[in-house]
Amino acid sequence: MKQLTFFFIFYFLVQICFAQKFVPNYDESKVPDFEVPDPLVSFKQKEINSKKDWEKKRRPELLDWFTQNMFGEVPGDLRIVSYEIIEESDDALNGKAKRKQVEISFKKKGLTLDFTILIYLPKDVQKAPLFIGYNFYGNHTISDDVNIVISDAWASNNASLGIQYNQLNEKSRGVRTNRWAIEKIIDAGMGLATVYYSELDPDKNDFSDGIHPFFYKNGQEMPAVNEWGSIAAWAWGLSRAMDYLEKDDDVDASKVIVFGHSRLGKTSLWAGATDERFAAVISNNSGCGGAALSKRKFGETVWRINSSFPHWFCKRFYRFNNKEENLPVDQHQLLALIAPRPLYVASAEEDQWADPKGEFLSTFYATPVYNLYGKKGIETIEMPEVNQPVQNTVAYHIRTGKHDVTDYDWEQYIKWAKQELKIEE
Ligand code: GTR
Repeated sequence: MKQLTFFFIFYFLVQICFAQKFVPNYDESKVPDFEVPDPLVSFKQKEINSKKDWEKKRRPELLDWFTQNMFGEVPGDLRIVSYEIIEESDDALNGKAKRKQVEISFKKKGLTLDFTILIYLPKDVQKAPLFIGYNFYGNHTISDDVNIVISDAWASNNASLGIQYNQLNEKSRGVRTNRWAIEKIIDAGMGLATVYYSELDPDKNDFSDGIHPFFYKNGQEMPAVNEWGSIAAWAWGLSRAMDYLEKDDDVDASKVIVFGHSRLGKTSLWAGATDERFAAVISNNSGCGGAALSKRKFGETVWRINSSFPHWFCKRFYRFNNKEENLPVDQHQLLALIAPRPLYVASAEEDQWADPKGEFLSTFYATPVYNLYGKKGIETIEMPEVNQPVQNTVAYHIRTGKHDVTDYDWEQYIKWAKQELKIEE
């Protein structure tokens, strides 16, 4: 009897400890005290106060940290072997736009992989600036356009979208039109390019498929602890799409804005940090591992994300599970890697899982790096009211509503992109 009581007391104590550690915190008063690592003080405690020192010393060491400890290194080089325009039309979107579908191919050691970029361009612009971003369920979901080719890449099943047997089909055509304000983009004299993210790497904890095996050494079956997870693979894919866009005469490759929502917002940030050809970067509700400060441990945490999605980051990042206080960096420094290029971080009021306040604070703490270049960022630590965007070179808004991409978000991105990249209609 005594032993049994002992066992139960022990059991409940363990439960309490676990609950405190692992239940997400949504209470601002329980956010731990922490020091925000200064983007302008090097790991060796040297102050950085010129563009030159930022570019030659601090930026490289931060980029290296995020590469080796969080997103993982791309273990080599792989070039596009061919690209083919598999379909095009001058009469898309009721005659307003041109449409192209371009298949990009890779081959190595008997392996092949293709991904298809769907592009809409305004007809009356010679070289159009454009937004590029991945979609979650196939190019054919972003518009009702019957000409969009349905991908045969792996898809996660989703009963409400009619996706079964891990295969995309006609039933989901147009189901995500609400997330892609194509007409607004075209009317603004800009283009839109999108790719189905699973074509680069299916979003599951399996490194035998997608692009990773192209880089394995003999006998290797998964990336090493410092090598790329899925987010870095998706970001790499955006860079390869950029390789193509640079060759497309209808596109102004100096004005390509990389966009992403949620996990794909984490991806757009990493793509923007690693590839300076992206002229501007948008993170829509990217949350933990994206724009949100990890040390706040608000909503989703490092442990939680690494447990739910063990394949997103490199294995070395696991060291910070429930140990955010040990991080020598935080996500505002990822944002700072994008400086001086325009950066927009957007949150949603009901998306507490992504920690809107942590996303906002990141933009504020990244701003000193933009200031080095004479660019204006988020200059006050007071969060703006809901639906009151602040649009400087670093921009931020929090809108009403849930985790999503809405027309409101796109209206802000378009207005800001035109202002920052000097785009005329
Ligand atoms: C959630 C995840 C978030 C976010 C989101 C998404 O389940 O916890 O980090 O990435 O998925 O991508 O929709």
